[in-house]
Amino acid sequence: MKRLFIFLYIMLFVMAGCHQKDKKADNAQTQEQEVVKPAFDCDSAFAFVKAQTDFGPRVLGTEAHAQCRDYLVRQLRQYCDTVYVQTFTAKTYDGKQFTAENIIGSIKPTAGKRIVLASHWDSRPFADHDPVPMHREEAIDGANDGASGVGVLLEVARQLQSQKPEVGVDIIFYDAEDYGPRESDDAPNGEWWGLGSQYWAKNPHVEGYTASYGILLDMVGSSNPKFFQEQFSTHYAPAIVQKVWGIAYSLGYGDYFVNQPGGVITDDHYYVNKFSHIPMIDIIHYDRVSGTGFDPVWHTSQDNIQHIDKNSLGIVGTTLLQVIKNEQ
Ligand code: AHN
Ligand code: ZN
Repeated sequence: MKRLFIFLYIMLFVMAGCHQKDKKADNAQTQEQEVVKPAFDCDSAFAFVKAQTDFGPRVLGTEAHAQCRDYLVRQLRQYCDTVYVQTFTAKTYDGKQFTAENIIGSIKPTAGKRIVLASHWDSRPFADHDPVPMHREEAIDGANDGASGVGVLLEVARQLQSQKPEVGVDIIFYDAEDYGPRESDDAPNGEWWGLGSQYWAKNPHVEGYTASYGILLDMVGSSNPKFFQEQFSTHYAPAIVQKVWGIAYSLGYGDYFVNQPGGVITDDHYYVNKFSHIPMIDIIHYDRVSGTGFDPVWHTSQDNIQHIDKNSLGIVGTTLLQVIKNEQ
């Protein structure tokens, strides 16, 4: 009996942690009991985000970047069957060259049917949208822009050890996504964003690799997120958008996965769709009033761990686990 109380107390604590900002938690409780959600620990996901930002900005060519790469490889080795590190040269718009690494963790590597889950792990070398001019040359923590998606995917990988998928799952952390030119830069013509996804789409980690579809996460850690349906996603992979938004709705996340078109965003999924022909969607917070289309802290020095809401990580991670569970 005493044990039962301790268990209930712990459960209450865990649930309070994950739903602290869920306005509907009280009146939706009876409804929620009918929907059995897959286990996703948003405190663990948050810790994975913080571990990345604790290294400092993961900018190409820096020590923090190298340390974070080793950390991500270590984590994936714990949770996945096979880990690949794909090294390439990133040629940036400013004429520089960096060694960059895509990091790939495969679960059930021999399964025929496969799903890709992806995010970028590098962070932007400058806070060019910072309201304070002094900060604009500083590199960003990229807690939301980069680390949030990686944190969710590490927790998904950790959970899949006990929630064994029927299908193969490949978790990909793309490097060199966010070294695109500033508006003030006079950049030569070219595709300067998503250098890691461009490389991977043209040079998959396994020869002849393909997957049924992919899901990219980018900026999934804002409070009260709004995941509108990004328009390259609906163009290239309409059925996947319908599937994922439908599952999110059935889990009670309809307020966050909004059934309306969002922006047109040149993110990693664009290059995967274009160069690999694997249909990939982007789950990305879209802000209709911020002016940039993104979170107000986007590409500013304020994109730090203090602006990460673990409840949002939970919404996205729980949805992904349910998407995987539904696949045969
Ligand atoms: C722009 O549309 C400029 N960037 C989208 C890709 C991106 C940058 N995602 C995160 N940072
Ligand atoms: Zn960015």
